[in-house]
Amino acid sequence: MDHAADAHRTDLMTITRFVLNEQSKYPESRGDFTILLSHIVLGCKFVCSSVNKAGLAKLIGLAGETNIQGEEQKKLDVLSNEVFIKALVSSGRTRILVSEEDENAIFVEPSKRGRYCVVFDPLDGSSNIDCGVSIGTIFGIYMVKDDHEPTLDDVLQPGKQMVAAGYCMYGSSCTLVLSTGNGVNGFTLDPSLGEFILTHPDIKIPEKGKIYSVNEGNAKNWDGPTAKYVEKCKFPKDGSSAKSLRYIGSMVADVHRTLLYGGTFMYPADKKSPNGKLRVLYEVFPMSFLIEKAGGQAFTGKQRALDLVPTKIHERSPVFLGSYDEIEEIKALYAAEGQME
Ligand code: AFP
Repeated sequence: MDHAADAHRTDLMTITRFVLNEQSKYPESRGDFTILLSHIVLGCKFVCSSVNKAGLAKLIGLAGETNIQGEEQKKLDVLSNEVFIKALVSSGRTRILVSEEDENAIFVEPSKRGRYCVVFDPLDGSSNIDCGVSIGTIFGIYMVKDDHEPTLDDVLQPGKQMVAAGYCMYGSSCTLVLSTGNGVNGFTLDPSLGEFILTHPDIKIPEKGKIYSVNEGNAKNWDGPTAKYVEKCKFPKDGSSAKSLRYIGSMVADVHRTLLYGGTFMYPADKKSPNGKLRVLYEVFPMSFLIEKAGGQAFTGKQRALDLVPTKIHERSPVFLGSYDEIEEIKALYAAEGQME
């Protein structure tokens, strides 16, 4: 995109206009998705504004503390969760919600029900809040096809059944990355307009990458293929340059960089955590969906990540995602150990 020319653009593609354009390609569409998305966007704007004010407003305090007016303070992740749940329920378009913050799924009351199930992590990377590092919201959307009484099976579906996924990163700018199944597009919040504007159209992840991203503190417990891949990144034997390590510890920020610059992001299994750390429904699936739609791959160490069928809403899985060729290498290392399904 030509950023100099952008400074003078008057024809702005807002996220709502973009989704309405997409919707017009499907004559049978009733506009429900556009309404749902506008409620998610509202949640993102609210959280963005709260994150920006966090230091000033002392929102960072522990949940349960009281502020100067004697009101109970809410931690940012608790506040974000409430905001998203209220926005999603009031959209009238949701049926089941699964949030990282809530042990149980929320079944929306019949009078407010719609056709969509939303799985989300309202504020991922919250251990980074206090030091001002980028954090984000991650979401995935499933559609329920008929009007049956909702059950957990409506959300315990493989990630490839999602109809849309995205994340919003609260960083030096507020960026919302979305795929409705057809490519991946990035929108940046213009604070003066209060609108997300298309700034990263049709994102494609580079086929190869010069960066690997993993918590190397866990290296002593890694399995063979992970250890071999990282060794190769650091000491390549084919004459290529060593890769750079970048790890923020905030999945949204690490995946955003991987999407734009290429490379790999990994949260592998290890001896202490055989299923890794990241949650299937609202971390692994939405990010894998976006990476695949941008031309990359996502793999669990055994299979394509989006083929997993979760059996519990807070299930975890190892994940390797990123540039197509890099993930091919990781798959070959697992295949060589006979670990692929
Ligand atoms: P927090 O929300 O507890 O900060 O966890 C963030 C996260 O789920 C994900 O965003 C990171 O990629 C990952 O954990 C980092 O985990 P490690 O600290 O174990 O590397």
